[in-house]
Amino acid sequence: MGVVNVTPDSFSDGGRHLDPAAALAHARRLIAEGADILDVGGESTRPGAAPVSEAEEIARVVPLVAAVRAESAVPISVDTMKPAVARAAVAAGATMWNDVTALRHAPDSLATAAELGCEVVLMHMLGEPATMQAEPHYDDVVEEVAAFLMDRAEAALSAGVARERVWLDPGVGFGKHMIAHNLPLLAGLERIVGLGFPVLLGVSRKSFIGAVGGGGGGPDQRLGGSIAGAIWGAQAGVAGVRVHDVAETVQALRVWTAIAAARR
Ligand code: HH2
Repeated sequence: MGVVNVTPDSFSDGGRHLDPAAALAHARRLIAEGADILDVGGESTRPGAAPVSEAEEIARVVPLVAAVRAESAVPISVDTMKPAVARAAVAAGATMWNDVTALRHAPDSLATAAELGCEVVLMHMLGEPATMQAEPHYDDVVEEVAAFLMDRAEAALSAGVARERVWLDPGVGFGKHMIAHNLPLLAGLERIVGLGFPVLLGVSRKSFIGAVGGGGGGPDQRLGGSIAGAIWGAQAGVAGVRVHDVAETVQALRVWTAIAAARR
């Protein structure tokens, strides 16, 4: 899954693709590089990001979804917590709703997901984006994330979302201490995969990579660590990885897949 953030302030690529032509060029590039899904987002989830109105988010996301759909059959996901944005994106051709709040943000999120009939990504986050990194606490991060995700999957199914349309995501970096929570959560990824739903993993360019891997630079200096995270996810059995650097990740996953296939 290749990320296209149509935002001025995303942590890794904010402002680069806010212009519609730049966003479309970036989407084309990710498709050419081998993305199986595009994830289009119009609101940053980083701590302290400015909230975006529904109308503004729709104005950022929908023209890009429509433009990509007009020229490509690539599945398009919309990264939003707002039902109205998901609805508008699906009307423009998106087939997946990626919600970092796991359909908890609005009272009608669950019913809207069921009505739209799209795939849904239910992600774990402790708290709200604005405050999630203030002293997050877990007794057992893997078990607590697993329990939350099962609970949200059951809520989605009860609301009428079809079982085969549900994806889960452990939400690396969302209400998790950089080292004390993200690393054990990744180490326990097979437990999340064992819940029986396809798992999406987003590790790309996140700050724990800088903390663990060094390098000193900003988010775009974290390619090596991002690829390590993608390979770790593949080894644990995730169904998808959400990444900014599609060409490099596709190459790494192809090599990993070929080696793994030769072993069996
Ligand atoms: N991470 C980000 C945003 N959306 N969705 C899922 N399902 N999983 C993730 O790990 C995830 C996500 C954060 O990355 P990015 O989109 O680059 O930044 P921002 O939220 O600042 O736009």
